[in-house]
Parts: sequence; structure tokens; C-alpha cells
Amino acid sequence: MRSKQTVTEVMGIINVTPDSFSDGGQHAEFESALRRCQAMVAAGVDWVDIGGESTRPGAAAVSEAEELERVVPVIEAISQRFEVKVSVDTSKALVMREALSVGAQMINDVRALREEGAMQAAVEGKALVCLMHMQGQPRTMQAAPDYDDVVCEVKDFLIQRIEACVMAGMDRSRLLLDPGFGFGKTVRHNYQLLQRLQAFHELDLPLLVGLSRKSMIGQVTERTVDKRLAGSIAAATIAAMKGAQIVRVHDAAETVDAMKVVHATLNGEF
Ligand code: 9MG
Repeated sequence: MRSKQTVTEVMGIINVTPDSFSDGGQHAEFESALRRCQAMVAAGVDWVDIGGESTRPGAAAVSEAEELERVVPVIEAISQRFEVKVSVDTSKALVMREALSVGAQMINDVRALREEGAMQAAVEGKALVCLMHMQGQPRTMQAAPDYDDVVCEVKDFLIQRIEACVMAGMDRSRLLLDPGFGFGKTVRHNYQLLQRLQAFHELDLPLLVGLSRKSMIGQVTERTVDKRLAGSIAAATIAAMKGAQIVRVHDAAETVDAMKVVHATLNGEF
């Protein structure tokens, strides 16, 4: 449990990926992303995370041109129209640069700046950067996750990536860390990470966590992805009580309420 006064911020997830039920194409995706953003802002989120390429196991790769076309207009419109901080969920250097140029304030990279040119783009971009741990690559990462001690190994990886960023010229104060729930981890690994989340505070950087609707919730509740709200709120609440600074979620209104209860409990403010 943490002792100093803090507030856990809520980051709403907005995936700008083709909707298989819509034949409206790119324009429909743009409009739908803006509608989702409006609802999330009304619910009180602090951030929206805009992504154009799914990182789910088995998801198809998206070209740089396609990803740019999906996310840049959405980030630009959100930055102009809404009072909310914007993060771009990408591993591609050019997408990072273009997103920052139209208003994004954070790079959320599940590959922790290991793709070609990504480190340089992030150093030059001057924005916040979330470094996430992943074992393997999204397409195959769930085949056989393997660790001797998942917490130590994830921590060691994040230490190496922090060092790489600092060596490349980035100010350490721009970094956030994410243990990467569900990215090359079994259910047991995920719950070990959540149980020992405080261990990451030793790195003295803010923590961002994504637990919302993930299979670690589905496997213990035996719920399909559309019925994981209660489990997701429980997981976000646990992470907040253990000091996470940002929770990345699908269910904005419910999580904002849960974080208000955490805040009132920890800080006595209501
Ligand atoms: C893009 N994305 C999907 N899941 C995520 C998670 O858990 N953390 C971060 N930072 N990004 C994620």
C-alpha cells in the first residue's frame, strides 16, 4: 500500500481498427473513434490511448502507411476538440513522430522502443514514453511463456530499457513503466506481477498498467470478454491501491468511479 497522496489517472482505450460490421470504411472509423472519445471525456478520463494496430495474439500486421492513415487524423481531431491528454499506442518511428506533431503527449510502446528508429524518434519527440515489457512478439507470445522469477525478469528488462533511453539522451523523468500484463505471460505470471506490483516502485518511475478485460480476468472469472467488467474493476482497483499512476481501460465511466473510491480511501479526500 502506498503512503503519499496520489491520484490514479484513467486512460481510455480507443482502437482505430476496421469494424467488421461496418462498410463505412476509414470515415466511419474516424467518426466512431471521436464518439468514443467524447463519451470517455464525459466520463472523466484523464487520457485516451489511440492505437491503429492490434497487439492481440494472431492479429494481422498493419503497414506504416495504413497505421498513419488510421491514427493521425483521429489524434489531431481529439487534440483540437477535447480537453484530454492523448497517448499514441505504436511501435513505429514515423507514427510516433507524426502523432506527436499533431498533439499526442505520450508514446505508449508495447515494444519499449526496440523497433528501428523508435528510440531516436522518442528522444527527439520530447513527450512522455511508456516502456512496456513483452516476452516474444504479439503473434506468438502466448505459445510458451517462461520465467524463473517473472517479477525479477520483467524488472531487469525495464532497467535495461531505462538505461538504453538515458544512454540515447532521454531525460529519465519522461519515462513510465508497464509490466505488460498478458504479453508473453501465463495467468500465474500475471497474478504474480499484480500481487508484487509494488516491487516496480523501486525503479522510481510512474507505473501504467493494462488489465482491462484481459484473459487473466476471463480465466479466473470464467467470463467471456464482454462480461469482464466486474473483474476488470477489481483488477484496476488493486493496481491503484498498489500505487499504479495510470490504469488503461475500456470501461471508462465505471473505472473513473472506482478510482474516486480509491482516492477517497487512500487520501481521505471526497
Ligand atoms: C496497447 N496495449 C495493450 N495492452 C496494453 C498494456 O497492458 N499496457 C500498455 N502500455 N499498452 C497496452
